[in-house]
Amino acid sequence: MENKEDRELYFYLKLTREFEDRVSKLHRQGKILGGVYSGRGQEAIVVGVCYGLRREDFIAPLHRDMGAFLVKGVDPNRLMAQLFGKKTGLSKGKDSFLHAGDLSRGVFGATSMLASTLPVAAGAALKFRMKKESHVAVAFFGEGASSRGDFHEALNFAGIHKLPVLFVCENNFYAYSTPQNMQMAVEDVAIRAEGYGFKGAVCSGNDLHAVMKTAHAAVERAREGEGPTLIECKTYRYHGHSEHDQPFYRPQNELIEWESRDPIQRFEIYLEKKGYNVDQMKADTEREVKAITDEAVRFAEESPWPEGKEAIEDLYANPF
Ligand SMILES: Cc1ncc(C[n+]2csc(CCOP(=O)(O)OP(=O)(O)O)c2C)c(N)n1
Repeated sequence: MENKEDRELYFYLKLTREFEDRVSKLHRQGKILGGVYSGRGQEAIVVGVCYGLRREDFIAPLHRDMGAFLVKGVDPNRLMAQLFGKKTGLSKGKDSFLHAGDLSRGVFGATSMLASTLPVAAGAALKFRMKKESHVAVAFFGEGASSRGDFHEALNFAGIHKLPVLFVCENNFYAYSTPQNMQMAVEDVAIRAEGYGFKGAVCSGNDLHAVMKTAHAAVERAREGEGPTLIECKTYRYHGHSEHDQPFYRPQNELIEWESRDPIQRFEIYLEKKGYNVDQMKADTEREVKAITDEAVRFAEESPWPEGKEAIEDLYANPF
């Protein structure tokens, strides 16, 4: 009999990949509003960090973190409708995936400005501290975003006040076409934490258990009042920066090497070693995640477009 956690983790890894792959296909069919930033290859990070978080814990996902929404319990139908720009989407048809959040599930929207959500996450952590709530805030970002001022300001503030916040860097070595060594003179983003008075940790972002171990220890420390952690997960995106980007700037061999360390296949090896019937598990899970994704696409396709006047709804706390 499979243990519940193993089954759920596998389900979320597979759901994230199925959902994102479908979105990439729908993008090619011209059905998705705006850009699509696939996180294919990076699934273990969002699943590993978000699995086990409470509903009240806040997360600020990155533009390629659809899986974070799904693990945090956001309705896949509303998420897909968001990508279609439909009225039933999270922002009621005002935008695509970027800038969408779901506060009822503790999900801040991403923004187009890289690293701008890090001070916001630190702010949420400050609120938790002031209200004596034992929740944590998590901000995801790329190594490219760590070269921006917002990153440093957020870490500095969080370090001074020992805030319950996790800064999770998904280091996929390229910020669009810029390789890491062209934008920073250090190998590990994680060492930057030391300058702000707290710990950094590096782990393999393709190893779900390594991510979980590192993230869960940091969450525990944050809940105990021991302050922030900067976690760097080394990984690789299989697709270009976005679906309209052909990544000619990176060596083909590099991609092949990373694909051979695929996070889902790696987890399947773990399941096999535990003695599960992986073929059966794979078939059942694939059927399940396909059904959820099919239903989300049907819901999005059949949902209405917003009316023009709805564009200014929910924009102001006190509508004029
Ligand atoms: C402040 C800012 N500068 C530039 C951009 C344009 N831009 C969008 S994504 C991106 C690359 C981001 O790289 P990284 O932070 O490493 O995340 P990744 O996309 O690799 O996951 C750039 C340069 C932006 N959105 N915001």
